[in-house]
Amino acid sequence: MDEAKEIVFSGIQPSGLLTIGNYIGALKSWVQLQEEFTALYCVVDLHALTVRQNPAELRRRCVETLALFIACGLDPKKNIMYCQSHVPAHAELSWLLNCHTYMGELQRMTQFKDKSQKHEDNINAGLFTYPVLMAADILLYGSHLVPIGDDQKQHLEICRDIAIRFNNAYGDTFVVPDAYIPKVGARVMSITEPSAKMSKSGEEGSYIAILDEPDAIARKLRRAVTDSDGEIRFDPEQKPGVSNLLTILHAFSGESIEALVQKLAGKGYGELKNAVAEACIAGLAPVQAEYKRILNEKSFLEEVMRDGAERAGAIAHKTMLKVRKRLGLAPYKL
Ligand code: ATP
Ligand code: LTN
Repeated sequence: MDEAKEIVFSGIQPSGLLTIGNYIGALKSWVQLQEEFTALYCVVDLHALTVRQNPAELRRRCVETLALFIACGLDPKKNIMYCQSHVPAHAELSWLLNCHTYMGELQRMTQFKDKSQKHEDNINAGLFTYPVLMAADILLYGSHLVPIGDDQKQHLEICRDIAIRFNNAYGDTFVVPDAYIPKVGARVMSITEPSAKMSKSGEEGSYIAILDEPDAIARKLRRAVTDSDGEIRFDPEQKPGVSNLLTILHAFSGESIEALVQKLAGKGYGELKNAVAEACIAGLAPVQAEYKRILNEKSFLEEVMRDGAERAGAIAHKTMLKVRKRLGLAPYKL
């Protein structure tokens, strides 16, 4: 690890097919940041367990998610990429931080409220302490910067609060991290319900998966919910559907929103949807091709995962020694 560089950490749950929301809101930043920082990118399978998963599917998705990271442009020579459950220190630190987190803080988390509503039959303790495990992920590595979408802002705030509280109680131990949130695209909305966030565990048709076939992308976008005034204008409050389409078009074409609005002035929503579909299909094609190639390289993927866990584990181990000492846990050797 290059000691001079600051550390970036982020994670994505293997809870379904990654969407263009994950891509625009998170993965694109990850790719940019790998150039300047020492980055750790994690498939957070322990987080995914807060919702009931099919074991065989979860196992498969962990490897597929890692393959998709690489296909999106993450370079295993530049980053540490691994699976969260392969480094037990995440769960261990999570317990220690649980003992420094208040019920009241966790009760305020909007994701907990949303997910409790969605999974009324399974409001488990893990769902409640989800942000503490996320704090452990980040703090284990002395991370300075955490690239995330807008929905994770609140979780980063609580991570900072926990770090500051711990440092004040036991002396400087953790780096207090900052969020890195993209200016445009931090909250890609659902195609069918533009007032809600696009999510990989949403209904089929509400999201575009990074690996969707061109036909499926065009079909989903044709059905995108817009509004009835017929004007192409960027106004997320009044026109969430149209503004969301413009955001997606911007992310895949690289053209500014203003330029796009000018270019599309006077045109119908049908044309806007076609333009978005075209840009999306073209932007995802190289990622999809690379994914298909890499997925066949099983031993390469296994090696990336193993090597990533080993390197991450070594850093985590050092942090754990420090934390255990600070807390007064008995050392192995007296
Ligand atoms: P789930 O539906 O299982 O809760 P998700 O699709 O919301 O999952 P996560 O794995 O929780 O995705 O998120 C991974 C990263 O992608 C996070 O940084 C998150 O902020 C970002 N992200 C997720 N959805 C969007 C979105 N619609 N727009 C922008 N960023 C997003
Ligand atoms: N909770 C995040 C995923 C996540 C994460 C992290 C992101 C778990 N651990 C650490 C950044 C840093 C989500 O997107 N739902």
